[in-house]
Amino acid sequence: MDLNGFDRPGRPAAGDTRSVKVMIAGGFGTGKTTMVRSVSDIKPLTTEETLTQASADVDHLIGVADKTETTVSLDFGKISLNESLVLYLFGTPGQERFWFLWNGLFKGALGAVVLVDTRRLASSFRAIEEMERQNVPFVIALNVFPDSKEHPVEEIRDALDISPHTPIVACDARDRTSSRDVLVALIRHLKERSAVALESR
Ligand SMILES: Nc1nc2c(ncn2[C@@H]2O[C@H](COP(=O)(O)OP(=O)(O)OP(=O)(O)O)[C@@H](O)[C@H]2O)c(=O)[nH]1
Ligand SMILES: [Mg+2]
Repeated sequence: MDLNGFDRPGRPAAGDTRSVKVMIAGGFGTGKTTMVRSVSDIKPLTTEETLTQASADVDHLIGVADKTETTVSLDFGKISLNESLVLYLFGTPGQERFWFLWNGLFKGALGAVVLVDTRRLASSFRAIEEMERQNVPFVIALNVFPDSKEHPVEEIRDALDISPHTPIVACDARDRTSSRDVLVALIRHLKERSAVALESR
């Protein structure tokens, strides 16, 4: 698959490497840090702190009871999708009390992955709203947990209230190939949007 040239017409010159900033967003405990860790070519930078009993009333652990750490600032990783396309990955914090950081974090982002845990759909509503508000194109990645029920994609689309053009893909955030496939789906989506925008000029 040709992943080059999605943000301008024509192919890049030989040796021309393009760097793209991509956000990994989603609700609390949906697997953002796990995805950045699994897919990054470099040792990722993470800013996790231990969830303590003191924060139990604030950090809603329903459905993620085994969770011991949470991102307080950001996750950072990097992946070369091919010789000419490098993605810089910025994982957002999932908890509302750290969301004041989001504005700055999104600057210059070309697209985003919004991770969704189908057992707790509502936890990702705010992340989707934020993508729409900041006009960042995104794909939805359903991170499948062992006790996740299978739902028809259109049911999920309705429940999340997202456009028919927004891709929804299933993944296992712990698996590098699966996480990479999500990023490929995002790049493909960005290319399609850019082709449509060029046609309508
Ligand atoms: N079974 C299963 N567990 C997962 C998967 N992805 C993440 N986990 C586990 O789910 C928990 C939450 O993952 P994190 O990657 O910390 O989630 P996060 O979205 O970064 O969380 P915050 O930064 O606190 O919002 C961890 O204990 C992971 O090991 C998955 O695909 N399957
Ligand atoms: Mg995290």
